[in-house]
Amino acid sequence: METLKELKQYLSSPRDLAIVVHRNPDGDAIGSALGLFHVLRQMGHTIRLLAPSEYPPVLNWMPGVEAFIIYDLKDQEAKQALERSELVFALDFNALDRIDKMGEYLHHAGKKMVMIDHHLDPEPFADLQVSDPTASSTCEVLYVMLEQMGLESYINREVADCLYTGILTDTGSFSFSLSSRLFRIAGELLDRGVNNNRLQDLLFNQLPEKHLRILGYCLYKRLEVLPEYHTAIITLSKKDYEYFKIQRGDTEGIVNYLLRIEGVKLAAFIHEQPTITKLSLRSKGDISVKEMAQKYFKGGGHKNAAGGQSFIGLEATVKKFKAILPKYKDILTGREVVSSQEK
Ligand SMILES: [Mn+2]
Repeated sequence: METLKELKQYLSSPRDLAIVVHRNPDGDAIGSALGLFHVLRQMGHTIRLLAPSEYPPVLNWMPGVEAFIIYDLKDQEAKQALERSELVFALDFNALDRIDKMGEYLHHAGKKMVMIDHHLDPEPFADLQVSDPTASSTCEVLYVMLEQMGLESYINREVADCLYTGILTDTGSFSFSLSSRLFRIAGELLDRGVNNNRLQDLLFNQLPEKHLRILGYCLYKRLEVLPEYHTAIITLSKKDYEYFKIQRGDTEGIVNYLLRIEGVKLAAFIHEQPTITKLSLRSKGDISVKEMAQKYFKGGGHKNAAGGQSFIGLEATVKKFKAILPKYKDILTGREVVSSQEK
């Protein structure tokens, strides 16, 4: 199966299908998976939804989300679900290692696979690869794919809610990765019944009080601005984690506040876990935090949003981060970068 036409032909009789999303699935992964799920279900297929790890509770309202089998919680059930499926849709990831053990299984099982994704440099693991790195989200890619297959009549209000969710979360509520095509699609989703205010409220105005208190503490007590490098840093220690009883997700998004400071182009949120120290990096414009994360902190990501880690403790990690800044001084201060002699 190499074309959408062949996929459409294949889907013209009832099939046993699986949809798999990446570890720590976000609104785009869950939204695109559920959007596709509701389309395929209307067509009469049997579909199993799988994720390596749990989805965030803020997505609990999404129609059908309770059907997800979480590999971390029910590995046997997940394996059986994959075994029973004739074809597997891989949504919102570009490499099999993003789905851990399920990736190993699929690699060896030789199942038919269809990738629907928007990440750069997709690995060729799927029989049919529907990948568009210029798209804002997998939900956008899926919408275009459904149109191309002539399946847009299945995009009811439920499907539209799911796709709009992925677009909202992957564009920061229409702040970045925008295009006229995306606005056209968003408009059509509104025409199919999406209530923008309702979804924005469900997704972004449901924070636990604790999140805002931690954010307040970070901004008031833990923020350091380095004006000469246009850089801002927030650090959190193991003690802070204990004091606030911080759990995964509680500090999500804090790093983004740093880029709202006048003049700041590089942001680092550096936090100490029991065994490792993690860095979340964000940047504006041409400053590549992906490169920084890869080169110095065993990490990776995107040009303007990346993550890394170190095993030398919080203080030493902060020191190391600050020591790297002079290497980026030209680009951080906006002076033209003169190509260096040493290579
Ligand atoms: Mn995505």
